[in-house]
Amino acid sequence: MESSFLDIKKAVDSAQKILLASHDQPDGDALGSMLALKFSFEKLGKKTDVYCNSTIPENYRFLPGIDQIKKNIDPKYDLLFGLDYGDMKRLEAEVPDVPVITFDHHPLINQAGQMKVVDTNFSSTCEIVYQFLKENELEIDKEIATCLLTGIFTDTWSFRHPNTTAKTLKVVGELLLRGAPLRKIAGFVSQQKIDIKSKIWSRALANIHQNRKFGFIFCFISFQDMQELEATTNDLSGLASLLCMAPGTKFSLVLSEESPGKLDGSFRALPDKEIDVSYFAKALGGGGHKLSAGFKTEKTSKEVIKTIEQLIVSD
Ligand SMILES: [Mn+2]
Repeated sequence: MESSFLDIKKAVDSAQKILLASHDQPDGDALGSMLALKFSFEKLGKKTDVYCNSTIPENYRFLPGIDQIKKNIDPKYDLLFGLDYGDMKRLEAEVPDVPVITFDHHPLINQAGQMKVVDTNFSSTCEIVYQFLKENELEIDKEIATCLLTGIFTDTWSFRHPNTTAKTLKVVGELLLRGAPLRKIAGFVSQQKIDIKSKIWSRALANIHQNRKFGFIFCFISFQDMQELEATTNDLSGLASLLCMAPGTKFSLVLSEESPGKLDGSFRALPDKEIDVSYFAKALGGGGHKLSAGFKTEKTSKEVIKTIEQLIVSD
């Protein structure tokens, strides 16, 4: 059931203690939407905790409130907000026996919630949060605006992704007027751990496979390589987008072995090539968007590639 922002605000009003959670390996949109709501609910006098069990990437450490994110939370809350997680499998918090509200711009799959706004017409979950605050006439101060702009900036790939609508840019304008520092955000989120990253990328790039017939390019990074260079899947972010730039490519896949036998896959597709990579990701037990999707699997890299090729042939 789609719920109105006004009804959701009533649920917030009647709660005293609120928990905010999102997906593992959080990105700018997950962190930005959780922190923006935390600031907003605290202004309403609610005790609000943000839960995140994953390591927070260094380049989001500039976000206001980031040090208040918790790994240990209380046993009980009155209300849970699940944000930007796409699929119940990815929601970090266990769903307690209390009302749940979901804000998400991923396709509707199995997101929890007596009340939810799950709408792919929004660029990001941060844009949904903005709309929620706006319709309820809740204050958007500089801190909140900074969190929201970070999520919009990263989820629109710096306003280059086709999800960047005129409405999105209007919201961006509003957030700038409220003091969100766009240049600072752009600077921080594009910072990379160059040393580790350049080594793991060069190893990945030396091991590229291209299927010209299908316009498909992929690389596999073994656990041994990851371990030797002390790299994590975070160090590989951006690589799948780079692979897409190879001539003749429609979509790319970066497969990394996070732990022995356990693969993490990250797909990217080019907007104008009519490929929906969430279709492949779903078949492999994951999910995501048309141009950006991911999965985790215990299949081998050969089996993964075979699955994708079979899906293309049978389509
Ligand atoms: Mn998002």
